[in-house]
Amino acid sequence: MTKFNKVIVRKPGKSYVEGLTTSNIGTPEYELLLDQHEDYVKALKKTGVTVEYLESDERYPDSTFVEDTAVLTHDFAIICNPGADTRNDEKNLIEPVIKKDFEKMYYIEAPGTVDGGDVLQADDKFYIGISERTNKEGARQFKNIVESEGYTASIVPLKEFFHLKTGIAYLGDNNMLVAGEFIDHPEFESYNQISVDNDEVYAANCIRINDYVFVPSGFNKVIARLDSLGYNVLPLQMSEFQKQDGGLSCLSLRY
Ligand code: CIR
Repeated sequence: MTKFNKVIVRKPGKSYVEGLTTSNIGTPEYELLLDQHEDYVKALKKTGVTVEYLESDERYPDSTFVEDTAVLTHDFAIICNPGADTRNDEKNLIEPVIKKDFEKMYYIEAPGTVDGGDVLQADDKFYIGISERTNKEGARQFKNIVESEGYTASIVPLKEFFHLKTGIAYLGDNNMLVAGEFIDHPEFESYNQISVDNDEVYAANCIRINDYVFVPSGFNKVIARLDSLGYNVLPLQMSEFQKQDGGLSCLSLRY
């Protein structure tokens, strides 16, 4: 499993409540949102990474979901071309931040679109979801880039999930947490699949960072399962992010 040294996050702005969402579980409460974001940053620090904390930008309500703007490895960065109009310029906000740390930069170009939430890395393999945000051309460009860097890549058209990583997480050691349409999906059959029940589907978006696995709190079956597999589980309150369709992976760029 990749060792992460650094993580980029962005503080949510007050305009967060005006961001995109398909959920109808209420309007986010800003103070609680900030508390949850702070706890997330504290948890990151516990894993031993250095956190680059970016200030909020009120022009972009969804910009706390930095994951969608780029995909980073230790050797190169890919600046995405986010598929939602209101979010597309977020790539220009993040680009100079990333450029400081990377010599080798790649860019997804229009008409290709890719949201980082549609990209899953499992060791030397990348999976790229085709979704409402990531189109075939974007996925093709992404695949070519990572293959030129010695990785393999598969394109996975989504049926129901919002982003690829809404329903799947790689935990290292060949263990793949899978929900919904990804359970018994042929693309993931070579992994040890840990299935998530439909009533806990939100918890399929976990992240492994070094010795810890972050899991949204309250999803007790997933928490107990990961615990029994020997993972160091770190539950985090995510209610205010869930209201805007965001999960644990969306809140950071890890490398
Ligand atoms: C959006 O619709 O773009 C945001 N409200 C949520 C983005 C979540 N990002 C992710 O799953 N990687």
